[in-house]
Amino acid sequence: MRFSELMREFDVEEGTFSGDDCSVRRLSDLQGYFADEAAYEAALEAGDPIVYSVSAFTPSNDEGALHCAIARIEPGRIGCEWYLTKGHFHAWRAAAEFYIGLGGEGVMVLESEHGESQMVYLKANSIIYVPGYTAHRTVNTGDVPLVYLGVYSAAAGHDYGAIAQRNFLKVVVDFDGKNTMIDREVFLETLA
Ligand code: S6P
Ligand code: ZN
Repeated sequence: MRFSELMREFDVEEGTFSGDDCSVRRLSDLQGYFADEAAYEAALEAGDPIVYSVSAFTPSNDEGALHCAIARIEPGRIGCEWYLTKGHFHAWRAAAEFYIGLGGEGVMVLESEHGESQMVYLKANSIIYVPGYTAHRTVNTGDVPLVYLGVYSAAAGHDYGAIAQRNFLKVVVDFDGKNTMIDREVFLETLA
């Protein structure tokens, strides 16, 4: 590979790789992902802000290759629930991933195919190992952008279908200034 293909600079503030058009996810792209539907509709009435953006460095798709993404989640909430990514399983279920925190603070929600959930803290100078067979979502629980890198197999692929259908079983919400991961069903009861 040529030198120019081996190296990329990234901007920690912007959360982008140089020379890459990032993919932007606006609030309107996240229909059905937030638990509080009334709060979601009200927020959408007021505007359609960027919730997060992702920029990728994909130097090769050869066997054994790696890809890297840099993502930036804006600070914000829909009701009590913090701004979040859609979340996905890898299409190649066994593919693991490293997440490396660069700025801001947040959490990852990790959920196995059997519905076991964990909340893991993600902040600058921390690294999280996302095992294979694990759906992963990132949540910005701070008041500045959460920026991180994800490093994964080029063969991993993204399967958004399962999450789009049933969503994560847990939500991360701000209850009286405290970040809590609770059952989606329990949270929905508090809204009823
Ligand atoms: C890719 C990796 C991340 C996400 C990013 C956005 O495998 O996990 O780069 O793409 O966090 O999340 P999502 O769920 O919209 O792809
Ligand atoms: Zn992933």
